Amino acid sequence: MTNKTIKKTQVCIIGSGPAGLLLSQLLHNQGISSIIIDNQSREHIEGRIRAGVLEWGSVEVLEEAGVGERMNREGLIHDGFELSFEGDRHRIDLKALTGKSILVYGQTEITHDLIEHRLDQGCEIVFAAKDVQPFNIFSDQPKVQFSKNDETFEISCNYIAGCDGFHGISRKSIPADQINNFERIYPFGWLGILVDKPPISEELIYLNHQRGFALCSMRSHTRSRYYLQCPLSDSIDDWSDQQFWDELKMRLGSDISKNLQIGESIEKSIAPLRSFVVEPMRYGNLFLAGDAAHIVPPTGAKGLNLAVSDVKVLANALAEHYHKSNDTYLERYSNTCLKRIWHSEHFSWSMSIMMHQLPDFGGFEKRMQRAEFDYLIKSETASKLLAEGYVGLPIEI
Ligand code: FAS
Ligand code: PHB
Repeated sequence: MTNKTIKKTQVCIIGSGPAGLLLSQLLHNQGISSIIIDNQSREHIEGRIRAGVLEWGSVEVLEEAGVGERMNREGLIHDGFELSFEGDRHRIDLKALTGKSILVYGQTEITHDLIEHRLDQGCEIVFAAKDVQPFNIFSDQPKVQFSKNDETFEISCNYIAGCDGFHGISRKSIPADQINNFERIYPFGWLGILVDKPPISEELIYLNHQRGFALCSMRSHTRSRYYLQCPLSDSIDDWSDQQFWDELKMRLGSDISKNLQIGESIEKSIAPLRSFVVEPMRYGNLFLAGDAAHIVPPTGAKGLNLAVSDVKVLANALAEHYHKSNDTYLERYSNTCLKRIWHSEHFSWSMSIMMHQLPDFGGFEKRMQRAEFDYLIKSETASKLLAEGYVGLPIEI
């Protein structure tokens, strides 16, 4: 019988990504204890390049959590972004259409700020844990077991928060007959490159070209992020930096690409595109949040923002439980989040369909894409609808 070290906490959080870390911070601010377990090292977690756009609602939650100082100092406020369709350009004036802006600040930086803040406040984050396994999720004393340095640990808690992403153990621990999956896999991926060169434009540019989608984004005034739609069968070995820049220039056209500054990539990766939602998001005393419960194609810049809104709702519900013995918010957690999630799924799906080259699209479908784009130019109402989707709905708790 191997020795087991028992630990106790109120909420055991599986996953030290933005969802898990922010949940732990919001709970801490409410005097609720948590332990975070991740199966990757701190370096690996802080080295991942993912999202870059924050809805203003997410900015406010991060400020409220007490991790907004560097974000507000280094983040870039954008009042709009551009759509380009076969060379025709149209700016979506977010500020004028919705009164709201977005903030460009890398997920990598948010994760770094949150880990630093959590550790400074004495939170226990177990990195590089092995064989993480939740169990007894339907009992009032769920547990999470894991091993580290050949020692076995068991965390006993009141609730487990599954914030371990799409490939995590939490959702997999739920009996298949109690799960409803909704999924759409897109027949292409995004090849992303990060380069220490000034961005091509002040604001983001989303572009549909007959050779495929492209996105011009940034992390700062000196670091840029570019994406190209690519076949799912591609690997990054198929793409030298030079091939990437040549293809990007072709899709951008001479008018936009004249400002392009190229250089050696500091990161290059391919991400598959998927829409995915699991219902419900609660099983006994296991609550799923973030990518563990839903995935959106990145075209709508919603992934990280949905993770933030989920944990905002969950932290509030747990505080109502612990401070007022009021479980109505915990009972409503799944439905409250799913309303917002399905709106973001629809927005991300429609942006993806309008702005990508879909292999099974014939002449009629391509005319539909064009008509949707032309209507955006003609109709302020249509632009307002897209702008509202992009800045995000208010977070209902
Ligand atoms: P995360 O995946 O960020 O974190 C989950 C954590 O759980 C990880 O640290 C992982 O190591 C840990 N974990 C996994 N399995 C575990 C286990 N068995 N035991 C313990 N820990 C475990 N969104 C955009 O808006 N724009 C983008 O450009 C963009 N690019 C993306 C690129 C990629 C490759 C991916 C995967 C996502 C991208 N997203 C993007 C979406 C992204 O931002 C996610 O929505 C966001 O990371 C979700 O945060 P979390 O739910 O915390 O999940
Ligand atoms: C990014 O900067 O990584 C980014 C921005 C907007 C998106 C997707 C990714 O829609």
